[in-house]
Amino acid sequence: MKMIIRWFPFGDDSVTLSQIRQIPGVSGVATCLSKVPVGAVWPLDTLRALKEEIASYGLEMEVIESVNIHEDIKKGLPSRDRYIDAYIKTMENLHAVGVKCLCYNFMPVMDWVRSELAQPIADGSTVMVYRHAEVEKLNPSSIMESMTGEAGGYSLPGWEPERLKEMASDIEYYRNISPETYWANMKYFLDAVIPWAERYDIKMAIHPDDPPWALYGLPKLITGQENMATFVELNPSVYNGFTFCTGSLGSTGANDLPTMIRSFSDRIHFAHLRNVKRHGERDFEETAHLSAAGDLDMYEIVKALHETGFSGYIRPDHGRMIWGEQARPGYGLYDRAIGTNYLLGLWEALDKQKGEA
Ligand code: DNO
Repeated sequence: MKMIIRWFPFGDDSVTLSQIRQIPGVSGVATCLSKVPVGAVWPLDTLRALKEEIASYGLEMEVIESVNIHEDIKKGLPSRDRYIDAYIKTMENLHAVGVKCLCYNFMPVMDWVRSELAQPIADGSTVMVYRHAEVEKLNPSSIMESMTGEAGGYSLPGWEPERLKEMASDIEYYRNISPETYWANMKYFLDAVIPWAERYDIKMAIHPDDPPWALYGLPKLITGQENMATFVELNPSVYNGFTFCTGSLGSTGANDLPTMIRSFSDRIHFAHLRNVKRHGERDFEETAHLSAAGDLDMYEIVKALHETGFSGYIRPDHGRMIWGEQARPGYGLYDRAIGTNYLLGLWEALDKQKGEA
């Protein structure tokens, strides 16, 4: 298992590599070229320079989060082949700089959604909150304005401006796509890229839909045990795997996360570990990582990964904004650093119980 932290390059992050290297037990970063438009090939020279910069701080760049998928691929348009070719070319370039795991999502139009990015809680910190009725009440373009407007000048990952331009018409398009067609479009993509993932030894790790239920009538695919089993069957290669995000999958009490980890263990390549507190069926807030802070039993989650011999990457996820930090929503330094060492502590205890350390 390798513990990593998400980091945005080229001055687009308040957190620095020199800070990250001081967090005990962190071996690298999950990063991305967020300025490259979706659908374009990621340039090799930029990737090389980025890898060198990261390495100069003693850190590894083995995980990319994310190479976003062009909407034409998700829609299944004839132009998808061109974008799939570009995706494969990007994978070739990632392989050339030693990338081993690629996190991506297949969510239509928008990535993760929250109704508030900085809600104050009792301890004086702020957290991200999702209230379903509020989000459904806003039309998609006002959710876009509120998500990006509250982001403190940062472009949110998954909410890139070029993706947002077409949002309204895209939403209309997807409303008329059947789930069967959407699954077929995903399979088409997987069947094209997975042989290259095998060749380049890059584990593909799809991120679940966040939140894990339908919103604005858009199709949702990766939300729980059953559809994850369908996904696994789409392409039998172990390179066709998951980013197991406990916050996304754990936003609904319907998912038994340790059981899911055990059933998909050979396909989990990357784990995003965070806690959530659920308020009713469709509302939740993000919390500190500790089990006692939310509804997820982080010990049981880490234990399931440990027992199944997990050898991929773990990163702490979101967490609170604490100690007055001003950072990208969900990606402050302090609470993630605390989360990292809590998770590493659980891992060390499990190692020792097993007589491995
Ligand atoms: C949210 C993240 C997601 C994730 C993408 C992967 O904080 O976990 O934005 O990176 O869905 O493509």
